[in-house]
Order: sequence, then C-alpha cells, then structure tokens
Amino acid sequence: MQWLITIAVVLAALALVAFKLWRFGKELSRLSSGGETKTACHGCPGSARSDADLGITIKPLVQIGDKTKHALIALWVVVACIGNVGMSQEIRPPNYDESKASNFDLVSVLAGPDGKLIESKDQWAAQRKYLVDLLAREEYGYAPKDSVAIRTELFDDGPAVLGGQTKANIRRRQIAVFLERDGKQVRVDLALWSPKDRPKAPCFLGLNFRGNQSTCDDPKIRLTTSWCDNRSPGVVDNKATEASRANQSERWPIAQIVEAGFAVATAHYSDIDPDYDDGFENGVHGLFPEDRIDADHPSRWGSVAAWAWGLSRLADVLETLDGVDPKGLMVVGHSRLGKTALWAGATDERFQVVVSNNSGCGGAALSKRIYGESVARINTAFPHWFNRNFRKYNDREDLLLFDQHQLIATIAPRPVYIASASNDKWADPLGELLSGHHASSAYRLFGKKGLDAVELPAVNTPIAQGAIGYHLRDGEHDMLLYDWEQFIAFAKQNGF
Ligand code: GTR
Repeated sequence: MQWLITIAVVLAALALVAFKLWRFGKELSRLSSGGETKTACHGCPGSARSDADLGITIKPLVQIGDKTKHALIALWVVVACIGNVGMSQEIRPPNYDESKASNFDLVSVLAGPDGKLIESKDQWAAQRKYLVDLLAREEYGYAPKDSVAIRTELFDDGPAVLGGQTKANIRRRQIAVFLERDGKQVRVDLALWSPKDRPKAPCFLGLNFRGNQSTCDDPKIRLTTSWCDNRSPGVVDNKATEASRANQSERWPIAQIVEAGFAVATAHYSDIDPDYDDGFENGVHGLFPEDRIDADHPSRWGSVAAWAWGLSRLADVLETLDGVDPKGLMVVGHSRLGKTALWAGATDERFQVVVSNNSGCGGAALSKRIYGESVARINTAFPHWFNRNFRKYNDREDLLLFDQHQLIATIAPRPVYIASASNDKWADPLGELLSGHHASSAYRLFGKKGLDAVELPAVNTPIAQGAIGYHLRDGEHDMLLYDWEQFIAFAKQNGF
C-alpha cells in the first residue's frame, strides 16, 4: 500500500516539475526576446511593490521568482519521495497463518550446481562442499582462510561445586584460550567439566549468552570481562557483576550431564564476538581486518560465522585435553547460538553430533515458509549476524535458491538433533521439523534413517529413531533440563 501511495506522489511531483520547467522556459524565452514580465511577486520579500510601499529599495543578491521556487519545491518533493522509498520500506508483518506457509518449493539437498541429483554416497563429499560454499556465500559469510596461533593457560583445575555442593566425581577446569595474530589477541575463557571415572568422555561444547559464571553457582568460575547486554540481570554498564552468577544455570544442568557420562564445555559468546553492530571492529573480526565485510565484499563473515569459527578454535583445544574424547566432540546451542551450532557443524566435521535448540530463522527453520521471524526481520534487528548477500532475500523469499534444509544436510551423515518449543512460534517449530525432513535424503545415501515426520509430534514426545532427532518441548523459548535429557539420550543412541 505504501508503495502505491509513494509511486502516485512521485508521479504527481514529476508532472508538476515538468509543467513548471516548461512554463519557466517559456518565460525565459519571452524575456530574452524583449517581452515584458507580468510576474511581480506581491508581498514577497524583495518584491518591488512591498519595498516601494515601505519607501525603501532592497536589492536581493539572488532573485528567485515564484516559478523557480515552485519548481525547486517540487524537486524537493521528488527527492524526498525517492528517499522515502529507499529508506523506509515496510517489513511484512510476521505470518502465523499455517495456510499461508505451505506454498513453497525446495531444491533437493541432492541437487548439485547444475540441478542434477547425486545418486551415491561417493558423491556426497563434493556435494557437501558445494552446499557449505553456497550457504557461506549467500548467508553466513566466509571465515578467513588464514589461521591464528593458539596459546592456552590452565588457570583452574579442581573438583566442581554445583548446587552448593562439592562434587568429587566431577573435574572442573578453566582455560584461558588466547587467539593471536599480527600482534593482536583475543581471550576466550573455556570452562570444562568432565567425569572423573571416564578417561575419554564425549564432550558437549556450547557457547553461553551471559558469561561462564552465569552457567552455575560455583564461586570459582571467573566472571566474564567481555561485553554483556545491559538487559540481563546482574549487568551494569555492559559488565557482569557478582549478581550475575548462576542466572542462566537452568540452561546448563552440568551435574546431570556429567553424571550421565559426558563432559561439557562452554565459553561466553561475547569473548569471541560481542553481540552488537560495531562494523566488525571488535572480537575475532578484529584479528582479520583485511577480511572485514563491506559493500565490495558482501560475502564475508558475520557474527554467526565468527561464533562458529570460535567454536572450532575451542575444538582445537578440547581435542588435546585429557579426559575428553577427541572423536566425541558434539556442538550444541540455543537460539542464535543454535544457528551458530548448526553452522559450526556444517563447517567443521570434527563435531560428531550437532544439536540446535530453538534455532529458528537462519537456523533450522525453513525461510521459504515465511512463518514467524522472517529474513527481513532478522537482518534488520541484527544486521551483523549474517553477511550482506543475505539481505537480498529481505521479504523476497521467492528469490531464495537455497534454504535451511541444506544447512541440516551439510551435517550428514553425522547425527543432528533439532529441538523446538511449543510456545516458540517466532522460531517456527514446524519449519524446524521440515528442514530435518527435507534433509533426510542425504542421510539415506548412507543407508541411514532421517526424519520421516511432516507434522509436529505431540509435545514432549521425541522422534529419535534415525540420525535426525526432533522434539517439541512443552513451553517457552529456552533450553532446559528436558532438552538436555533428549540430547544425552540421542548421543547415547548414536554410540557416544
Ligand atoms: C531473537 C531473534 C531470534 C533468536 C533469539 C535469541 O530476538 O529474533 O532469531 O536468535 O533472539 O537468540 O535469543
């Protein structure tokens, strides 16, 4: 509607300009041919009549006749309208009507660049590479090819304290991981809990939103010094205070995970890249100034790609540590960090199991369904998460020649788990499930079962018979013990 009004106003203004210019031209030719002008501006400052009335003569520096003035005003209207079209395009309101979300075509995950379908698992490595490249170019951005030096400092090693109790069976370590390049460094604090009775434990690795101290009540966990969102409890002037301890511990049931036989490692995502749009100066983007995204390089890495790259650097460290099975690394994440976990799984095959929790748009949810959060909304609210090419699809999902099922497929044949929550409509639970469903043909190449379902299961009824697991937890956008219990069961079922 706004488009129609704007187009009508532009056309009217253009007609007015044309008319004024025509009249102005006619007047000029009359003057140059010695004709008399009859265009006195009565009452205008500087007009002969009003000055004469006052008995004075004022000679303006530049005399603007009212035809010129009208022409200039009309021109201004045109410019303003064009600016209006460019600047304030309305974003389509979010859709929650399922009948409007079902009409879309998806490219098969087996289709190569020429559209032909691959037929055997021997062709998968090349196909996977093609898909990762497509998603890097159009959505997440390419991480730099160059590497960093990694230096570590173990600054804490002792028994865990969880729920106010010292846990003799759980080893807690904290490692400062320094990522260094060209005289610059970024410090990422890795916190790790591992079972004392399992010498090589498979390890869940996931980033947290508020600092390692927010994941449990252990007073020995170092308080993050990285940027924190002021809206989080216990944060003052973007810095975490003591009051922020354990304020997201419900997302990290550490004792239960370790007592189930797994190690669990986490780091604050802000250590890797603070989550605000600063033109990619800070965090690990700052280590690679020559790889910064700009108008000429729209496919370089955004923040999701930076967080995923950071997870790979933490994997570099974890695979060297005793107590952790280097062949049992599993990546997990909630929401924006669920998107990140999926991209880390796509770009780093060392992650043997990939878990996305409520990852939504730009994560597991199919963009072409246009349900809940849309590409335009995410790119507008979080302009730094994806690359600039992804903006081409703002409210133009019809132009997408790819979708998030291909992201899920890049993980094949490794197991992937997709978790949704019933009240998290913004993340489109059905779109998250359908991504898994449409990724399944990649798994079938390997004789593995994917996800057959095309409808949401009942709440709290996981579907996890195949290599693609799914559940719809009853409740809100969050990552809770129930979710972790399913991730653990899925990992065990897949041999970890
Ligand atoms: C929301 C965003 C979602 C999701 C969420 C989160 O504001 O729209 O895509 O990532 O943030 O990360 O908590």
